[in-house]
Amino acid sequence: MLIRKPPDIRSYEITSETNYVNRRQFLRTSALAGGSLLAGSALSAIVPDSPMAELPGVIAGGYSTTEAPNSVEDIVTYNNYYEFGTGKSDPVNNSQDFKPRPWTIEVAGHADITGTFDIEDFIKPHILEERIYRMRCVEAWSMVIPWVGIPLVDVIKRFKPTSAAKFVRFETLHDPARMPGQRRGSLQWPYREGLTIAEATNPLPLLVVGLYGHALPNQNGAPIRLVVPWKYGFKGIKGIVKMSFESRQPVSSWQMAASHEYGFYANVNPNVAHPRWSQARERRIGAGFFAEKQATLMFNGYGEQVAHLYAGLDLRRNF
Ligand SMILES: Nc1nc2c(c(=O)[nH]1)N[C@H]1C(S)=C(S)[C@@H](COP(=O)(O)O)O[C@H]1N2
Ligand SMILES: [Mo]
Repeated sequence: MLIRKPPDIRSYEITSETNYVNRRQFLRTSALAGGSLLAGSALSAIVPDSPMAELPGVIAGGYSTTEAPNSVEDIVTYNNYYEFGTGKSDPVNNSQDFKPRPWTIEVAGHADITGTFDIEDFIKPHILEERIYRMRCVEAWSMVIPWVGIPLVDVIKRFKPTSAAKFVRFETLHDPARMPGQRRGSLQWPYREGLTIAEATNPLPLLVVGLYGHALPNQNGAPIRLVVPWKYGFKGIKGIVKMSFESRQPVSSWQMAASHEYGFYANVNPNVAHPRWSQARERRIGAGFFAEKQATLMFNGYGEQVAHLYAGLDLRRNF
């Protein structure tokens, strides 16, 4: 299912040559996938419910990179989503029967407005934006992804956090019957993540409901996930059911698993190695087997927008 198209909003319009090419590629890949490429109900893997599940009323947002986006195939078949298994192709293979509707999001904690909201009502007040962001996984691979979503800052403003709200905490659905990976202890469930309120109200973080102009595939975190482009990919929590305003720093699932390897901040930083590997370079998925790794950029290239958030903070200790 997707966000219904109100009759008074015009369809997603192609805003640039790149998007036009990408859209054709999307449709081609969808068709191809429907034939043979992916296991199971492959077309719905990419476009849930219908090949026309384009999101309505999407505008071109700011902050997009001019780098070439990855192919749809890369983006929807090479994933991390431990709720559906720990292998890179487990999410696409194991999430096709998952139904991301009905879906509610609970808003809790230090805010004037709290409660449980249907996903449609949660998203409805906002305009959907396309933003083409780099994504850098802590495992030293990267992609460029044309997301569709709503700026987290706008959502936060709507719920009016009080002055006691210093952090925002997120939780993924916990339902082992629907998420087979949760029957194993690869992480402590539910998956949880958090940001400082200053980070969360920076213009960059996006609550994502789609990619390439279409509803978000299950394996990418349907129906709604977070994307924080200057941080390692694991901060981008998928399948969000809860958002709460906290006075104390939340502990993320990856900190719970290995706090000496995965910190709360998890800012992309080529100068601070993971205990088991360097973070200086990254492998761009889809660049080809013989392609050279490319240099990783401080804050994944988003320093102009976010470096001020960390003025005076020792990034070696606060990794
Ligand atoms: N709930 C949940 N969210 C998650 C993960 C996960 O295992 N569970 N993996 C994270 C990691 S490590 C990365 S790199 C990104 C991958 O997003 P993508 O598969 O859409 O590229 O999702 C993040 N969000
Ligand atoms: Mo990751």
